[in-house]
Amino acid sequence: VAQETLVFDMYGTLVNVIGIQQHLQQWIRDDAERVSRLWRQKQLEYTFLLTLLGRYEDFEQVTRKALDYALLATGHTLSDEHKVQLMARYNDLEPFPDVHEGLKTLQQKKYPLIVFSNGTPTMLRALMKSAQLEAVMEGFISADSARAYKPTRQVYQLTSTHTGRPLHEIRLISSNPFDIIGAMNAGMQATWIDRSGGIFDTLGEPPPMVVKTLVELAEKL
Ligand code: LAC
Repeated sequence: VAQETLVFDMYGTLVNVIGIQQHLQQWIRDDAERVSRLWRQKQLEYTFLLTLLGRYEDFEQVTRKALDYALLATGHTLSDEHKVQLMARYNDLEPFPDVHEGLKTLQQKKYPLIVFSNGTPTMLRALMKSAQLEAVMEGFISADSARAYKPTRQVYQLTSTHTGRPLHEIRLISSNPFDIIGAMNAGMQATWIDRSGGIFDTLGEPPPMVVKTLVELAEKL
């Protein structure tokens, strides 16, 4: 049997979205983590909402509007210039410490590796470059081609269209429970990378394979 194709969620799985608080701290000293978490939460909520409405705004616009919301809701203000600076930081988020070692081992084991994300092609290209993922990844699949967001089925279908393989031969690796639920719903294999200390969405059971790091994933596969 040929190796499964492994597709990796980007934000929260390969790179640390909440790490953006380090940059926010220069303007919002004591509240940066709360604002970062709300920013992320609202960003995802907007993707769900737009997809349910049958509307599309790209992930950069969604991220920017979610930042506006997070600031409003917490009573902070940032100048447009600072917001632009912060958005630029979104394209050089830090990879988690296990990422390079895990991916290198998976590459040595001859697994095809692809990024699969809500991010726009522009965001993903920049981030893959800054996080030094270009050498191990065969490329990326952006939800932008479907003009819709995870976890709708048509977005997961892109992985099959892109690779020419049936969905059950493709495995999503994601730290985001909603993404795992979406992949399994679409008929893919899924591994949850538990970066949240065991809290999976209580809508259902976690998938059969759960790991803490990509290094552990590389040992298990
Ligand atoms: C992504 C978001 C869901 O990278 O984390 O697709």
